[in-house]
Amino acid sequence: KPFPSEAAVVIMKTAIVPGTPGKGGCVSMAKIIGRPALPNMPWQDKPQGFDKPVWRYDHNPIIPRDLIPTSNSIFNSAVVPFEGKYAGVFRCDNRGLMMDIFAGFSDDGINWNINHDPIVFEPAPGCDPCVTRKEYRYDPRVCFIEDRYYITWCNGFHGPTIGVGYTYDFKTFYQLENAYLPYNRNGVLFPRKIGDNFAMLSRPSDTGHTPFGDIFYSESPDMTYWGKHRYVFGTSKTAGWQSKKVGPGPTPIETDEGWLMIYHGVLNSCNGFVYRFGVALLDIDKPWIVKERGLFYVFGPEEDYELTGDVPNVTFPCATLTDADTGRITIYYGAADTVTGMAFTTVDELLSYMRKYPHPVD
Ligand code: BMA
Repeated sequence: KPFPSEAAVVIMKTAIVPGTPGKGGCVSMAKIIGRPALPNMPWQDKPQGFDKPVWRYDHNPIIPRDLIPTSNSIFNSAVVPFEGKYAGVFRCDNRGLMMDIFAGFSDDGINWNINHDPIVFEPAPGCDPCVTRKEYRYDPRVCFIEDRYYITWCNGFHGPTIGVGYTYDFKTFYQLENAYLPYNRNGVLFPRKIGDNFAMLSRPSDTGHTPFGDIFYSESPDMTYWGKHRYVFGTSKTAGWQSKKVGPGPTPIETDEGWLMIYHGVLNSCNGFVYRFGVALLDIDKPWIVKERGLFYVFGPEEDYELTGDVPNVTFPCATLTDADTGRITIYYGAADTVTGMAFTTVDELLSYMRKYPHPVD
């Protein structure tokens, strides 16, 4: 009989699942809420003996810099499940280094067809046509709320601010008012209303390559007027990787323990900024309250395509796919401002690593 037997393999796999010891000493998994099971999403198991909480797809990068004829680089992009397959909004900087966002489609979440022309927005019903005035657009996020896919991005409007639009089909796109006055660079919606309002995390900034950055929370009754601004958390005094600025990454993941938030953190090294990412857990009803935060990053530039490119040493997450049944999370991230990579983790991997190496919360 071959060894290990199938039964033994199952037992070994079960035994190495990390997690919080629950009642009776068994492993309990925080449950993903509000997102469907996605058993066929891109996934690879953690390599044997690998001791970090997030591991790379072994055929990274999944999107090369020149996937479309005019592109210099394709990175910091967002994907969602769509009609049994996948759709996304991609940041493609063209060979003039003009930053814009493009729709793309995939059967498997790995091989992508990206439109060769950027998204054209129509003003949303009731919106003045001036909302669609275009300077530049970058770092999109996509978030399904209620009946449509909302898109937020860094939008040039006499300085960077947060553009907001939506689509039902990734063919026709509608643009709403900018969420804020300049300057702001990362707008990340929550996937459902908090109380009666839409909610967004953002990172206010300045005109340049912002030497600061904290994470704030805002609410809106109608996706037009944003207020009730709250401070979530700022840079770390102790952990260098998140000491220069911090900003929201993908759409927060609702779990039965709180909003699992993947965020980017920046070190100002003597050789420039280094972008890594880590995790925090926010209160479900008052997401500006930080319940827990990680001291260590969970992922950072290590491979050649992350260390070398148009901007070296950048890993910048903008989206996740999740499988609620297994707790699996597939992360899409921009690498070195040049290409797009995919990485894998689970809710339990992230929570247990954060709890093993906790950062103090106020
Ligand atoms: C930030 C944004 C990101 C970029 C990062 C590193 O300020 O512009 O789009 O990935 O810098 O260059």
